[in-house]
Amino acid sequence: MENDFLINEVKGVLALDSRGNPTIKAIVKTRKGLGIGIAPSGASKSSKEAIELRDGGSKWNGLGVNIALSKLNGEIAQKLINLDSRNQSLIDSLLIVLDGTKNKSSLGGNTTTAISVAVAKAASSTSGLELYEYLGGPGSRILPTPILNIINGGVHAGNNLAFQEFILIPTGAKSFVEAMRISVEVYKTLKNVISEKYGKSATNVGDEGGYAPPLNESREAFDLIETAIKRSGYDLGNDFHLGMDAASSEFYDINKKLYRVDGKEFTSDELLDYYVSLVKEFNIIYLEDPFYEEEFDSFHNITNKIGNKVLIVGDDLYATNTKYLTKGIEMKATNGALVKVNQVGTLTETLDYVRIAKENGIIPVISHRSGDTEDSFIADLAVAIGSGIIKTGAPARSERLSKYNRLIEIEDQLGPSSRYLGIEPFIRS
Ligand code: 2PG
Ligand code: MG
Repeated sequence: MENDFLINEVKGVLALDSRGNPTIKAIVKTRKGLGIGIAPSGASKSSKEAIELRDGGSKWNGLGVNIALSKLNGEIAQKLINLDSRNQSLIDSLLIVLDGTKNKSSLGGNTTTAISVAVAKAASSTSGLELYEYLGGPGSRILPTPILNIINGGVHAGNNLAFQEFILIPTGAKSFVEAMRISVEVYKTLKNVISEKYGKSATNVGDEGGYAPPLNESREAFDLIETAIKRSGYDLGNDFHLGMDAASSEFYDINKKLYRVDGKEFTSDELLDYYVSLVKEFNIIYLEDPFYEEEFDSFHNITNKIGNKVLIVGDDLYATNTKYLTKGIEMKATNGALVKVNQVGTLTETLDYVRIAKENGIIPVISHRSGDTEDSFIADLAVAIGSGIIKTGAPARSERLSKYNRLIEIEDQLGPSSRYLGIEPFIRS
């Protein structure tokens, strides 16, 4: 009997991400199925991430992907034809071997990410199962709590905010769709609040769809969000909590060993105290990358101090790599770990990372990239691993909404069996 899951076509095509930069779309076909994976791309990247293969030169400002596409359409396609698309770990191992480097720099992490995701989708489509069911099994019914970056700073915006993301968390909602409704209400009100205070031109948005007003201090950003929550008729600390991604490697002065934030210079200890005061003042329950990506000790100190109340999440610290996560576990550095498939470059390595995190009581948080696309893969991935939290930007721009819209659809499919955990994933016992 013919095996419907055998891969019979692999093709790479150019696509553009939400910043207009070239990226890779991988198309994988079986006899009865089709999978398309598009690689996203970060701006505040960790030095530990898989390397994107780019052409250099002047076309596309050096960011072309012709070399990557020719590898995908050549050696990768040849290797994958006639393999069973369900054999994700074998296929991902073949990619790793074919690449032969430690950081995917030969094939490119952009190439391997697109193909790895496309293979999973092709197998799922052949099976007739929904992607989250195919990846996570029939018990996959937890809708993640969205954490929405509604004020953008850092390298994602043209303002002076050092911290990258000011995050709204609809902890009090009863369902995913309700979480989106109340978040959108606050997001819309926030536009008015900003406009009244800073004028209409301050309501333009940054890379992740959050507003990017000309602020200089973090407190101003949190104040604006708090005002918007109240004015929308909601209660901070009950309906909503707040969070932030400091992305602090971007404002760390490695020579001086100081962080430049909000017009001052901070040592690690001083910055820790600053975080603690912000956490208290603004009901913050999520804090990502508070310190430079090599400062495991400082991560440990803050987790030790406020980890019972706040999810301390490693992003650039771990780069979705089990090697760094294992170090973090040994050092008790964090209680949360960001998950971005393209940081490591294959789905299998990502799932290993998630498993190790979970086994050690670390909450995996599924995340988009600041340069993203219409590919909604991470929505299904979040439900499949029951991660409980997804970070995928403001409720604006279709590269963000493709994920939210897919989650609304999944909740609808699951009907009464779906579960929305709200604040639960953030609470430490
Ligand atoms: C982050 C991400 C996504 P980037 O730091 O968490 O929000 O940003 O994709 O630019 O690395
Ligand atoms: Mg981050």
